Amino acid sequence: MTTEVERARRLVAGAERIVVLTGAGISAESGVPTFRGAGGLWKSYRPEELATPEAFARDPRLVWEWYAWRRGLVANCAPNAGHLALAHLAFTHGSTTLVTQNVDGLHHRAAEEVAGEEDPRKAFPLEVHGAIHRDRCSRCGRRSPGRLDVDASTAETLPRCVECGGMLRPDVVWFGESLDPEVIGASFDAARAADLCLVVGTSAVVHPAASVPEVTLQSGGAVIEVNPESTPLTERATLSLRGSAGELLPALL
Ligand code: BJW
Ligand code: ZN
Repeated sequence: MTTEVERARRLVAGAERIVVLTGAGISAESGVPTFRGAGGLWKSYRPEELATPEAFARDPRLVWEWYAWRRGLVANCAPNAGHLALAHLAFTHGSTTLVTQNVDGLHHRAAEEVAGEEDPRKAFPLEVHGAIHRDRCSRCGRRSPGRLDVDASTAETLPRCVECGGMLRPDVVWFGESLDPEVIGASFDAARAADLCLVVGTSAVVHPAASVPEVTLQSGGAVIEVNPESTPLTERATLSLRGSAGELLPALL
């Protein structure tokens, strides 16, 4: 075991309150593509083309085609050792808050897998960018479970709200849209109270989520980053561990 991992283990063991911020990288080893970098989801599309309300208004069929593909992909993926290690941490460490930018639901599935006799909700994350397996009506806001068999072949076959007939959309947060104030507020509260923030698999460029570790630092807490690449957070982190979440998190936790 490297010295850096040993130092990180000591920080985790000594922490009273832990907040964990995860990003797409934690699901990479489950087979879910990341957004940025080699093989990222944005490779053939710019984010503004697909993950904005303007893109949806312009071409809902294209946006739905992308989300239907991703919904099917995620449904066939399973939580990996990184998700399981974090769920285990949430059950065993007195005060741990998981915050995820991911919409893939894999932290929930890890919590259900690890829970045993415990209430799985103890290890459910705050999902600051929503959930891909849920729909929301773009007219009345009604939420409903998303279907796996969305027919995005034509604009006419796209899913509609059973209440008002409005166009359904994935219940996720696009660029330029506000995050749920309760969810992001609870995330910042946890970051402020934490003496340790563990940041896993995020490029740390999308705000306001990227500010979560900054809040812990400003409150005098420590930050451990787990990522095979350096990010804008690396220089400010107390410790930065280079490697994959699936390998490092079980060793760390
Ligand atoms: C591994 C690994 C392995 C690989 N193990 N690691 C302040 C400053 C500048 C701009 C702004 C600001 N505040 C707000 C903004 C605007 C904007 C923003 O942040 N823009 C920046 C990009 C410049 N933010 C917003 O618009 C947000 N809304 C908002 O602020 O509302 C108020 C407002 C309204 C109007 C105007 C202004 C303000 C909303 C952001 C919504 C983001 N939505 C998305 C899509 C969600 C739905 C979907 O999934 O389709 O969320 S974009 C996408 O990026 C997704 C992700 O959650 C998010 C973050 O990406 P993440 O998770 O970091 O993934 P990657 O791919 O970037 O990185 C993966 C990492 O993993 C890499 O580092 C790898 O090295 C690593 N890795 N394998 C561990 N095995
Ligand atoms: Zn509706």
